[in-house]
Amino acid sequence: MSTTKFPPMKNDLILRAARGEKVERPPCWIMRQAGRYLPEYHEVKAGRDFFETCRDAEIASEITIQPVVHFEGLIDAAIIFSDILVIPQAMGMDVQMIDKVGPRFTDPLRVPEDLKRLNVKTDVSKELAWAFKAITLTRKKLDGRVPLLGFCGAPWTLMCYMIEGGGSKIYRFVKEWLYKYPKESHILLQQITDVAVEFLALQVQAGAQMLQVFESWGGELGPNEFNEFSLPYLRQISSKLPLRLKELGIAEKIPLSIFAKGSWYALDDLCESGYDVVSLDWLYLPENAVKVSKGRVTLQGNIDPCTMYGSDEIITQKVEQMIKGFGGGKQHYIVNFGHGTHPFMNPEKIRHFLKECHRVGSA
Ligand code: 1CP
Repeated sequence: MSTTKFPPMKNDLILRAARGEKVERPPCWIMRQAGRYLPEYHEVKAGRDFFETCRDAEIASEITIQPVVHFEGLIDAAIIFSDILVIPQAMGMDVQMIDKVGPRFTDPLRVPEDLKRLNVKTDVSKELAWAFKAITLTRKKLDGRVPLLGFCGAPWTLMCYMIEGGGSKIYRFVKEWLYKYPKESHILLQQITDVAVEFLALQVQAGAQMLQVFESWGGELGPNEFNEFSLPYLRQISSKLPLRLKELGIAEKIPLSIFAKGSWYALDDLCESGYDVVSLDWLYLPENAVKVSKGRVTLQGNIDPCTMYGSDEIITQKVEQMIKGFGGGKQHYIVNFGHGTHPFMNPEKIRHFLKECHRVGSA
């Protein structure tokens, strides 16, 4: 499938910023920008099951585009409406999304024997065909307004869910694997990595123009454990993906972003790991992150999402701090939150935030 069959781009700001080019202002998007804080999301979802919504290309594409329409002219990227847990599903695990609770795995992996239940030879093109259909349709419907981002969960973060069976506070079961069954942990991480590379490549083939890998639970690992159980797999993803894309006949360089939440100690290594963009949570002082990154990557982030519960004046002040901290935003910078939106957020506060990012970032 060639990208030439899609409408021409009217706004490619984020692609230019991700490639390290100088830009007129920093591009803006927000993790979880499509979702429960938008009233139109509830209208379209209409009480339907979350994964059913993702699998319906028409609905998923509509929800993906909602923030682009809602904040017209203020958002510079759309991210496909889906979830990181579709990889465990493709590998044969049953995952339900329980309203107001979160994801629940019917049968989490608890002992190495359980690895036998996984579908090792996952046919990604078949198992996740619905995801590619949704991406292609969304790219067409976007009509070049903004680039479309694809994504996947990072191997360690997905391993957490597959073993814990859902969200966790103490990561007891998955850490038991790391410290009791390190060999089998690596087998599982490798299996997830292989599926992730294929999934990302096929998302590009379907029309995704930039990709983000979510290592949301990176911060649960200490530096040594991060170096053993996360970083090598993140590096495999960034090195194998271009090779797979080449095999698929895609020569274009696709910007790749990594969000390793809580892994502040890893910033220097992440700048050398084959990613174009490193996305930061709010625990970094922007000035320090800039010093460490030394222009090797584009930094993305990193306002505390909870700032949106503050007054407009405080939001303005924090936007100024953030953009100045990242050097003014005209190179090597993409505006984002330090983590996702919350369902309770007021979209008008987010609009104020975006407007202020445009104002300060254009100055
Ligand atoms: O605009 C968008 O970003 C929408 C697409 C999207 C993405 C990129 C969704 C929709 N989920 C994700 C990624 C995702 N899913 C991550 C990585 C980003 C992050 O750290 O937040 C993670 C950890 C998940 C797992 C997940 N899915 C959780 C967290 C559970 C926990 O451990 O506490 C939850 C609650 C979900 C469900 C989900 N995914 C997406 C939405 C809109 C929702 C809420 C579902 C609903 O409508 O009730």
